[in-house]
Amino acid sequence: MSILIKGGTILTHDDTYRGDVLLSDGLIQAVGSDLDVPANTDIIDAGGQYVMPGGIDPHTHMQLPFMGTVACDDFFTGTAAGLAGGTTSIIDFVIPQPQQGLLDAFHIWRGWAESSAADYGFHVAVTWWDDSVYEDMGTLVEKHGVNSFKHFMAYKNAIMATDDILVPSFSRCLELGAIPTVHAENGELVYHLQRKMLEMGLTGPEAHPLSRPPEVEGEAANRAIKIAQALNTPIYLVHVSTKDALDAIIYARNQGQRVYGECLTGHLLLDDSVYRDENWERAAAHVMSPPFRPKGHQEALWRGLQTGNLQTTATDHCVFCAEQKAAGADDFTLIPNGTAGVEDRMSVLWHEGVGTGKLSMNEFVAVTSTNSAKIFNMYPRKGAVAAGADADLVIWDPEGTRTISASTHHSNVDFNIFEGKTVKGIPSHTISRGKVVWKDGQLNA
Ligand code: URQ
Ligand code: ZN
Ligand code: ZN
Repeated sequence: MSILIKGGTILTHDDTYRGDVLLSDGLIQAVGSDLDVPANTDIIDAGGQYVMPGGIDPHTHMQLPFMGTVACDDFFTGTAAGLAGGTTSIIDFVIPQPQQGLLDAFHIWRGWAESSAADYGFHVAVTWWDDSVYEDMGTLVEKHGVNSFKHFMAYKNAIMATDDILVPSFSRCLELGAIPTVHAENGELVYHLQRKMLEMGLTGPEAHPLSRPPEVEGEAANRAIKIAQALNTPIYLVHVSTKDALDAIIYARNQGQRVYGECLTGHLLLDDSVYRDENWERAAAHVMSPPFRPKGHQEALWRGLQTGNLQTTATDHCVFCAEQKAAGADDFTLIPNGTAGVEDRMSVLWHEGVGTGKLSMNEFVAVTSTNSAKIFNMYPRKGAVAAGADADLVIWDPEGTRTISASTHHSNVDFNIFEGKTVKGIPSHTISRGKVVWKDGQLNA
């Protein structure tokens, strides 16, 4: 069965033009005008709307076992929520426990992802090091299509990668042609400052940002960038949240170093006042790392996107319901870290970015889809509106509006950091591998 998307304006990372798109067999067959359309082709009228590559969220954690619990969106509910918001691919994370074989962990996560409603890839975390890790990284790249390896510089006594792991792992990435990525917070500083807060009797969520001030990210970002420079590897920094880290990225890029940065929709809009909410549950619901930052950092991140010093947007969708967050009722360090966003990212970014003139429509496509596809080696199969690409598309209604709420979102989580926000610019249709999975508010994942 074929589909013709007719009368729309095709919007890619570098072009905007009127055209039709013919889909069949899960692929884009043709793009242009006066296409040769087979009989029995379904027609979707895209008049007045944009036809864009499906969104790619390069940073999610569906059903992540973390801090003594498991994130409450599994691979089906999390990817279905993404489809409702125009995101047709995610890159999630395999996170082996220290001493757990990377391949063993990979197969466990692959099993969980069988229920996924959309396409997915994996970054694989390197949380320990010995010769078997070296070997497994090779097998994962050569046999399983893994293109990137993650390093958490935070989370001491859990999954923290110290320099004696970063150095051999980055080197191995270079040998394999894979890109190393980092969660850049100095885990020793976090651990020390968390203890200091608790000793001062600060046990509530308001202590969370105080235990991870901007310099904690700035130091780790700079250290990771310098290690990459010394080893001549590219590097990708996930969830860049501060001017401190962005300045390190800008300096390195200006020296010609291959450094890439990602920012989260939440960090672009929210600040650390959310942690001083007198309602404990609401404050705790915002606990994620790195934390939402003091006013001023948000503007720096927008500039980062506008100048091309940050290349991608993501959500770090890692959701825990109120009773899970309550584990930290007496000790903020025990609040499971993570917030939602996979369904809201594209509309919030269109509303706040394109709607305000901060981003052009083409830049919007670049930072929500195409740049991730390029950096993580999926382009032009993903992130493109071109014959031969996967038929992952969003038909975007720039006049449509939606009010974001936990009462109506498709995630299992009972909180939404954008609660009550009305956004203009929403997907009327989401098409995943040639199947209409979202149409006028109805999810058919
Ligand atoms: O650090 C991460 O990216 C994972 C563990 C999700 N949690 C979070 O707070 N970002
Ligand atoms: Zn992280
Ligand atoms: Zn994450």
